[in-house]
Amino acid sequence: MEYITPTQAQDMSGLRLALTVAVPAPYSMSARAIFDIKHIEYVAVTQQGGGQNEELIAWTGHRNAPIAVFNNESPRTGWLEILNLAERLGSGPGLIPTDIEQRMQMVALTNELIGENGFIWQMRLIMLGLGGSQASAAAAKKNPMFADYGFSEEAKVQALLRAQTIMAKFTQHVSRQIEQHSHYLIGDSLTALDIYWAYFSQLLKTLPHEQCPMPVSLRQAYDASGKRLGDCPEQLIEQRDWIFAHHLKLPMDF
Ligand SMILES: N[C@@H](CCC(=O)N[C@@H](CS)C(=O)NCC(=O)O)C(=O)O
Repeated sequence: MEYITPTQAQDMSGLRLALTVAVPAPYSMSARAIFDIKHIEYVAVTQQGGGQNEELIAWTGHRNAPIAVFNNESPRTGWLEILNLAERLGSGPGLIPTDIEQRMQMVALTNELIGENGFIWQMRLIMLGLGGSQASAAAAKKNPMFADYGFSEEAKVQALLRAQTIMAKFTQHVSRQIEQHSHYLIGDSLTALDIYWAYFSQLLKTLPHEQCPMPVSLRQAYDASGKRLGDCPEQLIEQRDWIFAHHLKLPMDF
């Protein structure tokens, strides 16, 4: 994957997508997959995970990833606004259901999984705190993620409970889909939720190195935070494996 700097991207037109480099970051990977599936061309722009990203802030007003900037429109950072942009610019089957009940279900479930304060935000707090309080305090001096995502020792404790509550609900939902003989998380065709879950599920169970190479330290952090949650229900992993096999590209490149 080729990247340009934010400063290079700033004066270009078309779609520019700021992505976390050098790791299979689920927010970035899933945003990319959505644009790819919708046949939309974009230029990848560097975001350094845990970095200050001054150039990116100067251009977009945001430090983290993903950020989608289309022509001279405002930068989009939330998963739903990025998804809506892809639906607007792209072609092929929609990734947001047309049926209103299914659409409401998809948006609500995705928000619980990856929206602000959702499952992944809680897992991230757990991950940031894996080294213990002294290590977190030292890391927070250098890594802006601790402040940006609201890390504290107390938040870390709350995070486990919140993550478990959301996971229990999500597991219930997946079991219902299986009872209805669907491989998909909503109805019986691919939606953005399947794509998000495929990438974000790595926080519960990483894909093998051949399918998704990643720095050893990241794999250990994913595995360790997943273990805090307890045993991962097998059906969640079978579902994501099926989505990768039928709709997404492996091995991941980034
Ligand atoms: N703005 C996104 C969330 C983006 C997000 O959480 N990005 C994280 C993914 S771990 C990130 O960029 N982390 C690296 C960093 O903060 O430097 C949304 O609301 O959907």
